[in-house]
Amino acid sequence: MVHRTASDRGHAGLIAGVAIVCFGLAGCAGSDDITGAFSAPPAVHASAPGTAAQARPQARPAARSVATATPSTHPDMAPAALARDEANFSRCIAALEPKARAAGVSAAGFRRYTAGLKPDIGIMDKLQTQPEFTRTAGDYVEMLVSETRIRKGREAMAQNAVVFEQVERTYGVDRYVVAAIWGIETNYGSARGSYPVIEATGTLACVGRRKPYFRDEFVAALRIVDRGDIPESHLRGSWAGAFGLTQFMPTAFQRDAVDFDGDGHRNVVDSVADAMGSTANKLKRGGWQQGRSWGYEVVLPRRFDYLLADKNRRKTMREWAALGIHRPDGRPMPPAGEMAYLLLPAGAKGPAFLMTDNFKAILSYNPADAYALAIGHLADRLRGGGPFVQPWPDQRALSRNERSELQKRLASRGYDVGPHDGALGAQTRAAVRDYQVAAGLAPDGLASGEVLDSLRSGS
Ligand SMILES: [Ca+2]
Repeated sequence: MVHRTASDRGHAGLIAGVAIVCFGLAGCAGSDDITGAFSAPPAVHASAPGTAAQARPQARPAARSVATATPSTHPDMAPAALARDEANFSRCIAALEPKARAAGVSAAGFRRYTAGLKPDIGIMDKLQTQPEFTRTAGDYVEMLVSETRIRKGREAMAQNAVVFEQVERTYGVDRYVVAAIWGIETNYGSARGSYPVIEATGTLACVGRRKPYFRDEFVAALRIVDRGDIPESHLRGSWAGAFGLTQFMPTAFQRDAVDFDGDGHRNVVDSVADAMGSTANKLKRGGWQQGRSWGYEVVLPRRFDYLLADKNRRKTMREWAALGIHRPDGRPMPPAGEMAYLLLPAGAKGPAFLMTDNFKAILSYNPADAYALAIGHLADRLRGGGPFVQPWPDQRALSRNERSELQKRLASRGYDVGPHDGALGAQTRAAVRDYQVAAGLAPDGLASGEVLDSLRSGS
């Protein structure tokens, strides 16, 4: 989903022990569940067939994953509230005409695309049940960056070599990263979702707990078809409205989509050129700097201060090298003056990475560390690079109940973790670090099974 800025789309990835919830197809979106190492927007958990969506239970359960579901308790999701919204649907849609007209939708277009529009109440089941899917960062990255996806990606890039060459030259964005987003979001176009976007966003704009958010998406979707960018019958996607080869949300499409093949239409559904150009444009606007990597796998020295693994503690590559950090296999360190922060997606026992500002550009596409790491790694693999040198540790991801238990146990020992909601935000991470220091564990801030076991065994 090219979409979302940190506040719109909702994708989520996760870091060991944090749930991944998907908004559109692949990426997966942030949500109250995410929180681990990234900040994610309050999201709609979408489920649709797709790649990153494979992370979801409805798609393909994978080993060592845990899926449970927590019903929403939002008052707008109560049966009586849903029935009231459904009964009021036509009036609600009609009341959006001034907003749509102000956004540039023609009067004739509004009538044409809303005539007879009915809500797809089945979508409320998706919205009602927040799938909680926990997966470690390592499992998530390994699942998304499969040999099959690497092979298919190389084929897709070869078939569209001219497009990728032109997109890279025009936007200055690494073609392999653009291709990786295509691969992760929709498996190179083969898994895009089949919900009619106008119907889906119209439903969500008038029924349930995300109405304000989806009013803008619905209006943006109407503009797409009214302007003739994409035929209405082709505008299909996830139940939450993300569509096209790289899963744009309608508002993100309005901001970032481009007509790269020059036929007068911004068709990110049917045109590989438009989709790749639009995705590169989104990354460029997210701050992508030409000629630089998203980040580097690095090896930490035996004795290391894990408190430095903090995205707010950026240092130059020269400073990191002075701390004993090096790249595996004797590869040269990146330019000495480049700034980066240290990310340990699976904690102190897992692989380490130095992330550049380009990693933040990928995060602008979808604010989830594991998602962005999968994109960066797939890009490197498509380019011919090898797998990560350091193995992912054999960890288990904590369930929501276990995360909540961990918070309660920390709180009972006097640590300030904020609400015991099972969502692992910065406050909980800081508390975990403090506890790890006190307990003699590596202070990586990861809410792992090891930390929970330590809390349980202690008194
Ligand atoms: Ca076009």
